[in-house]
Amino acid sequence: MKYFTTVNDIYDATRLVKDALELKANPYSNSSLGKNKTLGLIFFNSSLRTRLSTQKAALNLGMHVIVMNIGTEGWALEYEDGSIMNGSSVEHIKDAAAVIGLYCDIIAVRCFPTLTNKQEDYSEKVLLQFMKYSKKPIISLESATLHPLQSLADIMTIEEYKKVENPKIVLTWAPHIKPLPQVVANSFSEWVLKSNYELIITHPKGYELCEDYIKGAKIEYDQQTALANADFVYVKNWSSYYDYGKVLDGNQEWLLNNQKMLVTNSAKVMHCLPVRRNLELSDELLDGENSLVLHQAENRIYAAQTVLKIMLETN
Ligand code: SN0
Repeated sequence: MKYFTTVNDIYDATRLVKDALELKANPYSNSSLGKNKTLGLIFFNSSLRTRLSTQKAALNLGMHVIVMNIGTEGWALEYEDGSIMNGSSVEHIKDAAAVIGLYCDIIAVRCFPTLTNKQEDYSEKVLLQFMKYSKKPIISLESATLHPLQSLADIMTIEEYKKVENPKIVLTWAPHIKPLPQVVANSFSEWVLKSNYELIITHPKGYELCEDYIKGAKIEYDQQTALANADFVYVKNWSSYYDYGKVLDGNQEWLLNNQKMLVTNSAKVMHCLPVRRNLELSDELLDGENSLVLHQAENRIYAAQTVLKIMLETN
């Protein structure tokens, strides 16, 4: 496997989740696989879980890790081919990615969307150029459209906590004060559907997601109807896709709390974190016994470790 940027980069989602859970049970079984190999973590945006869990995953495999917050510490990059660089950008991605490729055996990149230019964001301009010019295996640490390591950890968590073979999984939109990417919602949908689970997505009108990622999901605009008999409720804010990057007025009542959960099947509550407490999700739910958020965060280590292991074995 040379690239891990979407569920479509892997042979079998169910198999990968199984492998990840096996690795979790025995995390030091491959502790010299990564000897003398270097993982480069390149961040255009902030991170807590992604950075630390991926670093920990690499250490469990005996790899070296180098990290750069390129968004704040690097030269301003140019992305247009053939441009005359007489403006503010200092270095072309062609050169920067090629150099990083010389220093690293595997490169992992975080590059959020701008949320101002839909076409550019959804073309994955930054990630694709890393793939093209670094010539090295690339892992997405959340790109402009998808967050596959988060979703792999999420499906692992569902497998661990499901009580029935085919649980009812609901993805619910939550309020926020600023425009956030559609990424986590796109990615969770893509992985749930690829894992052959049914998915119900609920959100206010105007927050419809890009159809490419949600084919097969049911859309229900009434949150309480969607939540009825749910086994898992995944909570996430995203900005509008069609009115691109906009936060639409109102909808504060979409905050998820214990009262709304009464119609569920004592559902487990999921969120990728960071979470705005009492805006997206109530304290009582986050701190309650049905919250899986810390389990999801823990599984990020083994999601990353499984992907790194496969890359080390196949490149
Ligand atoms: C990111 C997102 O894609 O929604 C990363 C999630 C893993 N979240 C944020 O940027 C949250 C920022 C905030 O101000 O709450």
